Amino acid sequence: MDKCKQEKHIFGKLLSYEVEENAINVKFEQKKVFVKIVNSYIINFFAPLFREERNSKAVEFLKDSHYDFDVENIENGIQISTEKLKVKIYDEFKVDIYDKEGTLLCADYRGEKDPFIRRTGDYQLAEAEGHNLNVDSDLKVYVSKQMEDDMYFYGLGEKSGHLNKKGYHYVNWNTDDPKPHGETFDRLYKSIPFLITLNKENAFGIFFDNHFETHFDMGRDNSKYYYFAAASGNLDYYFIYGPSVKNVVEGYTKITGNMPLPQMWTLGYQQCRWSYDNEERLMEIANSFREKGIPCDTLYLDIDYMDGYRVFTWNNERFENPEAMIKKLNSMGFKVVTIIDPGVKVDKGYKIYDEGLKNGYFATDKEGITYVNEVWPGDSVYPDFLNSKVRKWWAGNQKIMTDTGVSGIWNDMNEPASFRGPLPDDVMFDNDGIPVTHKEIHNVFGHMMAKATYEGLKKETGKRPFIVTRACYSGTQKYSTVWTGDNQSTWEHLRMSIPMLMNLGLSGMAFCGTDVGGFGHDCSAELLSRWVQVGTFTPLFRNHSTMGTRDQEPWAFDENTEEINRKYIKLRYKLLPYIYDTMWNCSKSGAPIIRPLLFNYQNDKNTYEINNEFLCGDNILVAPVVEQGVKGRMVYLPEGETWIDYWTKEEYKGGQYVIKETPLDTCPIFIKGGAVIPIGKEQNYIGEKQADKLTVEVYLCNENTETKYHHYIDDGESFKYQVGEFNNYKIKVINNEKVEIKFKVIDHEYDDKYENIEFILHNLNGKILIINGEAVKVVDGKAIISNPAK
Ligand code: MIG
Repeated sequence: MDKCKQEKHIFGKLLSYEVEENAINVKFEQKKVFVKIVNSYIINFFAPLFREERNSKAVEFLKDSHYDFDVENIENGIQISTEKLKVKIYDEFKVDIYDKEGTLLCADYRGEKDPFIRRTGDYQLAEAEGHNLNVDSDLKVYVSKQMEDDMYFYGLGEKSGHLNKKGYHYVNWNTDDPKPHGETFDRLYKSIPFLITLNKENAFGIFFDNHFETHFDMGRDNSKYYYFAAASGNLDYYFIYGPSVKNVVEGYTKITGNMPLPQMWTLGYQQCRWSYDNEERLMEIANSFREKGIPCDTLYLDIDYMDGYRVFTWNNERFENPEAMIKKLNSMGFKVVTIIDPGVKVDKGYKIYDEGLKNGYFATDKEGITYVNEVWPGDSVYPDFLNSKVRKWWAGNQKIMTDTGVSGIWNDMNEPASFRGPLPDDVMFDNDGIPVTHKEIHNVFGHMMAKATYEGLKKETGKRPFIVTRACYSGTQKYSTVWTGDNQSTWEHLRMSIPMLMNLGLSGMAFCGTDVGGFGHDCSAELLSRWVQVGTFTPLFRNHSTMGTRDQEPWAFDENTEEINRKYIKLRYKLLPYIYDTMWNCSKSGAPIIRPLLFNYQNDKNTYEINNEFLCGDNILVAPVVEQGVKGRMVYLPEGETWIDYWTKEEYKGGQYVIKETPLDTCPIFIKGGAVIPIGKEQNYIGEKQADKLTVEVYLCNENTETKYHHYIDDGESFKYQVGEFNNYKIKVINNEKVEIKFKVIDHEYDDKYENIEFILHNLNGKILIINGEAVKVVDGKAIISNPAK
């Protein structure tokens, strides 16, 4: 049963073209389209099938600049050439893209849609019984591309299943479904219509900027083609050439924006629970962390802190004096993050409701009457985040929280969720004067909410806002971090979280994490230990669990589990300077923190489908255990490097599988030979101790290596880095018969307290050490120089 209504002959014959600054307007018999040269390797294809203007919520800050290109007539079509690409356009707006040498990269599929056989029987009856028959809904916009045998597909944000999406079909329609997310789930909370294709070592991306319901089919329909499609809207997509996946991701984040540098404390360990619902319990949790010497920076308050789930209020029976309590927590080194849902309780006399109603700030039905559904507070209304006045109002409301001392905001339920059935398609929003339907904006509701929250926090605190959102769209990385919603305390979900986080990272959402330990269901001691080992390297490192499940704090099981959790959370704090450097790089180039091995080793085909290992930045490879009872595992080490076991310092040549023993306290970690890892002091929370020196671990190996590393530091909270208040130290390591380190100060506008630079040299093997041209003595594997910047 194929209901995909691909309209044929939408465009007709190609008639003529006209060049206009950065764009080529192409006239077809039936339609006009626009091909925009974003730069030499990014091309935008736009056909106004739904409305004349673009209505992008993802692309906000992309500047038009001019890149040289040529257009000429070719047989049956036209050819556009940039410095890197040749784009051929034919009748019916068929597009083929070549690299400049003429190698075909991406071709439109010309054959008929030809789904694999699917025998549905009485499908209406089956559907009535609740079976998902995987039948495409009515898809008005549809583009299919030719599929090659050894194509691999990545990206698409938060999706179930494996790293490579070949053979699967996914839907973007932000959905809150609390049932255990299995591989059969084709949609979750987030919509990121961005697909990376890797074919014969060449990668390119397609960003289909359409926030109606969209579908991506990577050969589930038929192995001859893959397609992307939408329920409605314009055809608006970007082709982003690599040839490396790295370049594709950089191009995608150039279009949709980069993850900004976060505040340093957001990278610490975070503890959450539905709910720490009174002051006594929250203080007990805080004290336990400090008593037990388990580092922690952030505590969360879930919905029960509110007065009857009214957003921007406090329940003063449970929290008598929130301001004083938060002050106390701050003095102990904790930040407090509170949840804010979009649903506003229908309740006369409640300020937020009254204000919103008076000003027409809530979504309406098509008659203009405020639309009501149900969420936690009971009958609730939905702020119209598409309206800039509403965003401003919502941003202003953040002050209520920040005045109480809250440091960050957690945006939940913003798919948006609703307890009395889904919002009808025709619930109306006001996109600054253009009425838009829920059907059109559903997938950007959470995105616009996060944007409003970001603007509010930025204005109120002057610091880098910290927001965690559940629903998002392409480009949300500019405003918020994400977590992957309601997972379960199951090994299956720990296993699946790794490809999910890697694909989120490839999709611009680099600051991401899962509920460590799992949300639904009871966690076991062993599962928590393994999950914390993964969380140690996950950008957002937050333990969370639902109401009614057993305690899940790092000490909630036995002493052995507590010890393992402490060991890894401490490791996280030790690696913070390295993780912050990785964040800094990400904020410039989009390179994710957690990333698949292929991101760095695209020449090594063995890396293309590794689901159970990941890189954390450029220098650390993690091969966690994601199955119960496993006491040893195989680890693939990418070609072209020597890899050093973090625990034993043993060296391994890349390009092979090795077997590592994995007792419960051991997560296999490997450092790239020659690599530099800056490390931090042991502390209970970020900022407890000021580092008076920079400590850098150097992982030497038998192989000759030459490596470069940049260490970045700033105040870790303000925007002053944007006007140059940061330091950038360059460390070059040349390892042959001797070891030579060149330590250079590139930028130094921030007053760090690094008096000295200390090098910890692993596997030096008695070689002579030279730093900045002078022989330096190594005592107990350590060498110290004074900071040349001082
Ligand atoms: O309907 O706020 O995913 O993290 O603890 C459940 C209560 C609402 C869902 C979130 C979860 C949170 C919970 N929320």
